[in-house]
Amino acid sequence: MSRIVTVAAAQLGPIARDEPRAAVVARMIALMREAAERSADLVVYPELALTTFFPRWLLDDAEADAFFEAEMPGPETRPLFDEAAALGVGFHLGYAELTREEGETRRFNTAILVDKAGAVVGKYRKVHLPGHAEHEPEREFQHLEKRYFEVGNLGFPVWEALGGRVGMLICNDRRWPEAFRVLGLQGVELVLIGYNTPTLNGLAFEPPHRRAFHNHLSMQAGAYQNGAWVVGVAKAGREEGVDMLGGSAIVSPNGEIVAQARSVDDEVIVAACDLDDGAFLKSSTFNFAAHRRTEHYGLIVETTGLVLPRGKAP
Ligand code: CDT
Repeated sequence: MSRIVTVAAAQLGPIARDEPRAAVVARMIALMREAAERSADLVVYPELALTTFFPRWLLDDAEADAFFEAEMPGPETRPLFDEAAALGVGFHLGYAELTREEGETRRFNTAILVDKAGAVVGKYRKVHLPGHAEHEPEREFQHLEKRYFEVGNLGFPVWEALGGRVGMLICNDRRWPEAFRVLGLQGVELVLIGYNTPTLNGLAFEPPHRRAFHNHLSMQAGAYQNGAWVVGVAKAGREEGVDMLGGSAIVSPNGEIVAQARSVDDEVIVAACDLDDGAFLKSSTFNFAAHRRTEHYGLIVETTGLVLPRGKAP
């Protein structure tokens, strides 16, 4: 038995600060058409795909809000939905979400999953927001995600979609094994991840090859330890003077990269992902019911003194 979902990772090259949404959407549609020609069922775009990575600047409220979407789809993103429905492909889109909840204006770093009919079937809001909230002049460039976004409030859901179980993480989430594991505990088969990762640290020197290694290491480990396909999609290249990591990759449930972008520009990579490929790992090495020893984990953190179990006084 095989359950093949053909997945396209649609890496985006740099997006200029003043590049209009319509121009970016046109680039994305070109990638979607190429993906459809290559038989893709699903096209995965990066984190904050519609604009430049604006958290690199300290902005006033109006400047920052110009990078947010108050509607999804809105007038500028509607063509993406229409094209997907016409081509019969699903897609995953990362964007800055401006919304009203409980009488408050809220801002999240969000990703949605859209089915082949153009309907939104899932929404995830980024939990692990990296960087800082205040301007830090010692940095070469800012990373103000903690200023512009709230921590996501939707948990780590998994959706029945495209014939399988699909979850989403956003960029920095991929570095946290517990984020992957919460999806794994729900039997996830396909994890979609967009990222914007500067090639340099901005605060302290880290060799670019190590940054690239950690990107793949996180996604390959997350795939293997949960027996799931992982699709990681970059915003790549020199964007407003800051080099962004490429390396978009499709990773099998065995942790092996089966397709990888070669450029740091707009590029489509495709892989036929058999969702059953993770079944053996899920029933053997990572059979959680049989082998996970949660009853010991509290003891380990208590005896190391790293973190006390919830509710215990120091
Ligand atoms: N967008 C995002 O989450 N980027 C981070 C870089 C953080 S550097 C302060 C990442 O984990 O790739």
